[in-house]
Amino acid sequence: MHSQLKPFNLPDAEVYFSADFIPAPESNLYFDRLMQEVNWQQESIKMFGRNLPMPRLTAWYGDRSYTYSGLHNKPQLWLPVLQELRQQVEQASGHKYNSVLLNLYRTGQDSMGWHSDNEPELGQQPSIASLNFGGERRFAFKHRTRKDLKPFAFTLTNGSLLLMQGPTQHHWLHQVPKTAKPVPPRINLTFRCVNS
Ligand SMILES: O=C(O)CCC(=O)C(=O)O
Repeated sequence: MHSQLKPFNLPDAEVYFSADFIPAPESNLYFDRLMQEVNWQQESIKMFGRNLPMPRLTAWYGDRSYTYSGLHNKPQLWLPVLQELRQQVEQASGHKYNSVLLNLYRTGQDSMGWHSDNEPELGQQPSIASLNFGGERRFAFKHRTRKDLKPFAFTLTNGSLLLMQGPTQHHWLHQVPKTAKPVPPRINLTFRCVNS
């Protein structure tokens, strides 16, 4: 485990965070490269019987296809920029990842609702490494069953790395809520290991 990664004191979870894993100006260069080189897609989700545009752009790269939110993602070949980032994240976490989901939050109105990364192909105790570039956004955790535990929120900064592993996905949901504040665009990458 990388010494920059500090544990969060969350029960039923194993969460580590580094606020400046990739410091500026390098993080800003990565943001620009990802904006330009990633094949960003506007996907839709079915809600209440209607197809609605997802409130963010997405892209999926990796060795395996993957289904989430009812979307079947065909893999695209790793870009050099994604390989570089994967290597840094693998070194820090001590885990291997064969896929990455990218999210582009264009404005404060883009968001991701409460969910956990608990698809069966990720295995029982997945290691999810979440890397952030660009504008700062709040990130919140909510325990699935323990009402005595308050939701826990913090800010994901430019160049930060959040590592969620162990029982975290089993017990906790997470989200990136909308914000009324004007915020710069933000790119998030979640590295995962998808089993066939
Ligand atoms: O943008 C984020 O920080 C959250 C991403 C996320 O929750 C996911 O990809 O499952």
